[in-house]
Amino acid sequence: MSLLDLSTPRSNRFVAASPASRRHQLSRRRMLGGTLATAGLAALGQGARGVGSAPIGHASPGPASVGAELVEPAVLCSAAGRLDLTLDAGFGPAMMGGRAVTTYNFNGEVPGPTLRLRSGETLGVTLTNQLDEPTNLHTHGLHVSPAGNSDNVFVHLMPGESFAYEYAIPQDRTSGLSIPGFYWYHPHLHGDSAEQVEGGMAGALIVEGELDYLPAIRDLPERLLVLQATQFDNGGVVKTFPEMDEIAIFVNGQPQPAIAIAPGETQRWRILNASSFMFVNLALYGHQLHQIASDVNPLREVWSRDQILLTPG
Ligand SMILES: [Cu+2]
Repeated sequence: MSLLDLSTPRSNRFVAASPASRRHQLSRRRMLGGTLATAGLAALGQGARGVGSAPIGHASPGPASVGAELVEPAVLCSAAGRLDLTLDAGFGPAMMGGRAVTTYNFNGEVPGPTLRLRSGETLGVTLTNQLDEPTNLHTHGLHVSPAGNSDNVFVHLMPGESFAYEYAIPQDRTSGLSIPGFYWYHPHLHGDSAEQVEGGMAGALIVEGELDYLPAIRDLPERLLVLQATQFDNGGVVKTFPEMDEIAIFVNGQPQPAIAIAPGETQRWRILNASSFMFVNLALYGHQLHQIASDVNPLREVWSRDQILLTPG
């Protein structure tokens, strides 16, 4: 098999692999991934399992999980047309790739839970600000109202405050827009969002749609890769944005996780660049990547290429 090469200015690599729990049961073979902030891809495995060797800074969280099997964030699925959850925005102890760190987080996890619903459903998020600074929530790319308690980035939650966001996700046919797709959520408070996002406050948001139900796609093993870039001091405390001097890349909070893929297998990968400054050039040594979506939008045809540039979200 192969390595997924995350070429940043410092050229890091990691190896990826793992089973995922999801609404759909995964059976077959293949792999897909995406770009820009998000990409959907398919990758063809040829066996073997690579091991990453990356110049991850010594100041990153310990390499306890380097090369470990990829673990995906918890998945919260809608039921009866709604998905309701609470997100606690905090700065403090958090689990990141199985290791305790001190950083910005949602519900004590980095990245936050994956939210999974369908067009026409409603997402309700009660955000509580346990930070000592203001924050808020943005659903990146969702075609929803930007006003009131929907995707209103002018809402500012002061420390200790809670706010009930509600996002009515339109049916794609009525809007004419490409609603189903791969989105994400993160704080979007002018002046503070970079630090909070780089510190770990981000999560994936999947709106299922036609593409996901195509026979050639729906049965593929699906993996979610949330790429984040940040830096920790020797005590595992995140460095704030201006102090970072040697960033490390994490996939679902893990440094260089491994993703198993059998010879000839195809998997679908949803890849999110949940960073505000990191450009990632994705490549799988000895393989082409087959891109089927880009920044939410399904492509008209499959783009097969050696590498895919994923720009900061
Ligand atoms: Cu955004």
